[in-house]
Amino acid sequence: MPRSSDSFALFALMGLSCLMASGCADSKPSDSSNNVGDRKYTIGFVQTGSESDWRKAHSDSVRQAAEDAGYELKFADGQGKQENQIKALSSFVAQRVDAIILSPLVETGWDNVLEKAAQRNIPVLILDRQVEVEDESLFVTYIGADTYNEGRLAAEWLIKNTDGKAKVVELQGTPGASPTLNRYKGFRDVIKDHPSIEIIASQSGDFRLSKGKEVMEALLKTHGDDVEVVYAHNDDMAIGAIQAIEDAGKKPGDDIVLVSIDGVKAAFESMVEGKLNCTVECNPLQGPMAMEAVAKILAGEAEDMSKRQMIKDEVYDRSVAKDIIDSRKY
Ligand code: GYE
Repeated sequence: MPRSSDSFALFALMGLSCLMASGCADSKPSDSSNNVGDRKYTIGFVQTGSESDWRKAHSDSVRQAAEDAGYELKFADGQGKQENQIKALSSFVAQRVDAIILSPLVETGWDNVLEKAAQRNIPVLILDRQVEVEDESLFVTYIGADTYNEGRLAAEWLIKNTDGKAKVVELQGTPGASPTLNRYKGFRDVIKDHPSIEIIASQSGDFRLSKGKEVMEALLKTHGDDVEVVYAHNDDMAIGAIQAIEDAGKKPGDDIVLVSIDGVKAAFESMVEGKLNCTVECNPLQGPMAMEAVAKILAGEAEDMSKRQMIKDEVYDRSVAKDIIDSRKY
């Protein structure tokens, strides 16, 4: 497997040889606005869709940061389908954009299309969710949250707040997505030493409020009073579950404890109302970091860029929600 530094060196070399060759279409010495003369750099951004509040904040952050950096951003909405994302990526390659940012819906199945980008020497930055590819030199860097750690943090909070004893139903995110796989595993790696924390059911709610509600309704019908805790892979599904719990005549936050991930405004509102017990933050404001990395890549300065750049998360529960809700930016 080629080392990551090889690809950085390759991009740097390409930049250099283009600068030296007169009339090279790709010659772009950077100026303070990150562009060359009156030509703007064009960045293709392939987004997963708009499944959650987190995702909306993420899209806005990328759009704003691209505008601030003076780039032209072409935005492709995958609408929750990998095939749409692959088509969009291929089309950005055909258009010869200067760089591509990909937030991949699922972890696998990217090798071929990333190969196409590499053949045209178009650098790819993976943002938010991870990819699993045979050849890691197919992308320059990954920037996003440590979603495995988020799963661990949710479990640690739960153990502390239930004295290590609870029957849990899990609402998983989109099947095959890296945060789903990581939040599933991180949670289990912590509870495995606590045999009285028992996962009695686990189903996908696709990171969507409506699906979270629907799945929760079914789980309450099957498991009734056995359900003591909901662990939701994102806030939107937890909020859907809260509605289902209320419809079933129970008190969310008291009769059933809910812990979720993201830390969006609506989760803080639910905590202030006492209906959600805890949210583990996952910061969606990734645009500025992404554009900073893109600028370095385009300037041929990415040789020592780390392959994985993880954003740190905090845990918030009902006890602090009121004090900090006004300071939340998303
Ligand atoms: O938690 C969820 C979203 O990929 C980390 O995707 C992200 C997740 C986030 O739709 O709300």
